[in-house]
Amino acid sequence: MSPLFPALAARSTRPALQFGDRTLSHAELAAVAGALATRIAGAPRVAVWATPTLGTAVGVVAALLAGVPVVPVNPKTGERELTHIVTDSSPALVLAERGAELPPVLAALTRLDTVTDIAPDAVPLPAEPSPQAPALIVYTSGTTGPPKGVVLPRRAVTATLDALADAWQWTEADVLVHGLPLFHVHGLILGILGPLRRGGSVRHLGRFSTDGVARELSSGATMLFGVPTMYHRIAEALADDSALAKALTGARLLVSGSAALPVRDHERIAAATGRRVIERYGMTETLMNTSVRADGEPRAGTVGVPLAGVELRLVDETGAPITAYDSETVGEIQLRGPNLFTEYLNRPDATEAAFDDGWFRTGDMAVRDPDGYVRIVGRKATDLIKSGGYKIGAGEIENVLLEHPGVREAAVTGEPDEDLGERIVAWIVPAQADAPPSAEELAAHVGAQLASHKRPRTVRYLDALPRNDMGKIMKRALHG
Ligand code: MCA
Ligand code: AMP
Repeated sequence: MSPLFPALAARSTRPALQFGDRTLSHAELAAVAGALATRIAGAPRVAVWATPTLGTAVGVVAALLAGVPVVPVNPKTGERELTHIVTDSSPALVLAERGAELPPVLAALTRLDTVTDIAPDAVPLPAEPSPQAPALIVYTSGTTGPPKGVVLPRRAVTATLDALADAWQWTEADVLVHGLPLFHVHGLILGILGPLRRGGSVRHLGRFSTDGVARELSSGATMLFGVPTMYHRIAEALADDSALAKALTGARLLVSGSAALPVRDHERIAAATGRRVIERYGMTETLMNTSVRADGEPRAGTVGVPLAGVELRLVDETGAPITAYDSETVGEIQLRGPNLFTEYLNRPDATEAAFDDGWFRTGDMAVRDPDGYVRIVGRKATDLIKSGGYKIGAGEIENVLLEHPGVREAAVTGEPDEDLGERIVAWIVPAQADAPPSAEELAAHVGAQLASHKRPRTVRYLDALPRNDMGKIMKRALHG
């Protein structure tokens, strides 16, 4: 079986990971992660406390080497969501950086520190597990209910990373820079495992900043990955930052994904740098599906063409495939391919409902240009919000808001936001009209239970929510 990380197996001395002033070559990573892998081998699953640190990358690689499925955990997740994730995925161990303080639900598990000092005696790496074996379980929000664990097999990871290498001419010579979180597909699988699989390297910023991007791209980094909010902040900064403009001009590839990059930001970046950002389209359940190719025509407002091995179809509301490539006929994107997940953990009902005759229903609505470029035009579910590139289910936030004693009724919507794409808005009918809970209090209440990015940014107070004759809340009637 060919290894997931050939450069680790070959003990390449080229740089692999850089977080601040801490770096590891592929050979050093093989030594530290290999040593940790022997300690976790045989565990059914491990949780990784996914701070944006070198230890997180080492922990995830160790688990993958050991063939133990990894559950990356957002360190800013509130109590209820964390309890759900831990109960649902029942990890045997938790890996965390030395000194990191864990909340009680994780502190109750056996803990191993993700030591990053190089082991004196490099151990042989374990045998490569089967391509069908689960590699990661990544939690993702639905419209209602708690997040579902998406089980991603090793073959999905290799298929997606190799298809991206083909589309982007991504090689061991590339040095990636990004500041994405390490508990989602974008930052972890593409942004850390991608460079490791290629035998190249990644420099992680710890936290995204335009200064960090400029610094790394002007000192050897070749590629940038980011969500549209990051490119928006770059577009805003470019007007007064000639060093940033120069750094971007010198990059080999600027890639945006996780949500749509507005054409205006595309154009502002192109005008200031002469470079075109390319977009790729992915989903936790499917990893990457389409991309503008490095050797293709960059076209703002499109997510490019299907990646190698990915079958993509559009279906109309009757479920019939659309054959038109006319930039007009809208259908739901459905997918097949080796990049897909195997199941939602412990949710056979949800897994079954997600497929239509073997095709995965994405819920994303799109048209196709005559030459096959895909344009995403919307989403089927109004109760899914994309804010800062995070997918957020309205129902989960509503349930938490309704538990606040000062709230009688609650509805959550996404409103357009220049920076975040969409911003979470809570519509509240207070229990006592003369003493409504403050916006700060409600945001803190949500943040204590759910991930911090699920906090409402705006709260609007109403006397009653608009409802139809059946009593269902009419969210479309809610706008600011
Ligand atoms: C946020 N803050 C708040 C509130 N909301 N404070 C009070 N009330 C609120 N309602 C806080 C934040 O927690 C943060 O605090 C501070 O305000 C602002 O921090 P900033 O750095 O500006 O961050 P942000 O505005 O919260 O976030 C922007 C971001 C972030 C950095 C772009 O959204 C981000 O990292 N997005 C990446 C998402 C991602 O990786 N998605 C991939 C999944 P503090 O400093 O204390 O935190 S999608 C995927 O994987 C698929 C497969 C795909 O296609 O890629
Ligand atoms: P998640 O479930 O968090 O992995 O988010 C997946 C969703 O993000 C997709 O179903 C799309 O709605 C959206 N998405 C990802 N990449 C893009 C993109 N380049 N353009 C528009 N939407 C995107």
